[in-house]
Amino acid sequence: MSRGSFRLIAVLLIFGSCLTLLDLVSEGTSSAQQFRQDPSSSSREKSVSPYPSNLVRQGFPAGSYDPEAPERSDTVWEIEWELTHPENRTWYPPGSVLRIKSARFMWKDRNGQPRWITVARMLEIAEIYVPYDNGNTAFLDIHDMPFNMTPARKSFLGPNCVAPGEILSSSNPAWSNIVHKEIHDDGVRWMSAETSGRNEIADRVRRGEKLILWGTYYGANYRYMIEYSFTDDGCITCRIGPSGRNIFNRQKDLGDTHLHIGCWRMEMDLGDPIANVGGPSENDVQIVRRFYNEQTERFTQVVRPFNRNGRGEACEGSAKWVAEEFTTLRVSSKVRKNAHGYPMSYDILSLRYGTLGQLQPEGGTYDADMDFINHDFWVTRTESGFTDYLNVPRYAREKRPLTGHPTTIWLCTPALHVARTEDFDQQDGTNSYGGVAITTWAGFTLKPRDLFDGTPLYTPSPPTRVFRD
Ligand SMILES: [Cu+2]
Repeated sequence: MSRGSFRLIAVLLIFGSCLTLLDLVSEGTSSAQQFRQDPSSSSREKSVSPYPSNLVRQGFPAGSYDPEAPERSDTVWEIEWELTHPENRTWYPPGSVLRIKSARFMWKDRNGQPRWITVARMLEIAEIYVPYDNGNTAFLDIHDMPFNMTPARKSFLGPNCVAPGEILSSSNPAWSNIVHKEIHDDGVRWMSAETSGRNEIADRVRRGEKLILWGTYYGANYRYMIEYSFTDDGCITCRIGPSGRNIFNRQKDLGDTHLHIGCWRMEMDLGDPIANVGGPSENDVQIVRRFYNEQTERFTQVVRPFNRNGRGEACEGSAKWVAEEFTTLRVSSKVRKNAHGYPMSYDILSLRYGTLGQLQPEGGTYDADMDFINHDFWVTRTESGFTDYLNVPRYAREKRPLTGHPTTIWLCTPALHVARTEDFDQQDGTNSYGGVAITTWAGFTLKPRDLFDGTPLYTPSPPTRVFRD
């Protein structure tokens, strides 16, 4: 955000209220606020979007994927995406962002039979909070801004890798040409650590692959890449990537140091969409901690109901990420198990450089309860209207038990940006409009646990190979 864009927004806000009323009268469309308060979330059957679905289906390996027979692939992702504003044209806040409306994954069980799981019913970048160290500048770049997703461009696509990239069209014209789809190699997925009978290294490797859906959120002087990646082994990684021009020229007192905090909202499902078993009301939400047990003098990992009450139930509330404890949130199906009797689960893993805890109200945060951002994880029941990340402490206030209810998980992922010469112009090294800030990424991964019956995408070595140490 820049001062100039503030004026622009003020004008848009005044204009916007008139135009939106006209819109409503002439077209009878629902407002962005109504749209957002009626999340895709509340029922699996009912689609609230006035537009048909926007599906991307991709099997792996991508090179041999046959769209006519997706279940012949080793694994498949079926993703439905949407924008949070029906027109992607906001005249007043909140901004319109790219989110995942549902993410379904297919894998093969140990008998080679396809199994399906709806991993999440909703994954959304719910807020991008940007506080500056000067103590008076802070922006809620989604809640407070009428920003939109910018047009996609072919020149923004990465190289044709395991499959060519493309720009997605939508049955809703306002959502066409916004989302980039890329399919890329994802490095070595596994290396088999094999040695022959003559002690020769005989490793095999499988290269990983991933599907990426991404678009760009306008942020005045900044741009935010919003990126959702789906890997061939069932992981989802959600990231924001801020880039663009710093709002301030380089400051000697470091008051221009700031955070770009991605604040995410997600609704896990874990149901079987084919057999209709399990689902959002049939999961446990747990917190996983690793610590040194002084009594046994050993490390222990404990898995407990999230914010549990006296009756041992998981409840609404918050948790901090503790570096030494490798804090992880886990969502486990109460009813779906793999072949070995383990509950099918997904772990929520932060990819972080640091954690927050001492942010003070400033500028655009008004009188917010700063716990919203100073606590890393929040869990609430899924409720219509619970959409503003800023208000999550209020949503969680009653600490209601979660058992038997669909839940929403809230998680913040901060990136710290300390201005450096690389952000500025070549001449005097301080002019922000003479340079650009290189992209910094911040996000988290959803990782399967006990979903597969064994190592995904791996066939054991032929019996002639002898394993030697
Ligand atoms: Cu920055």
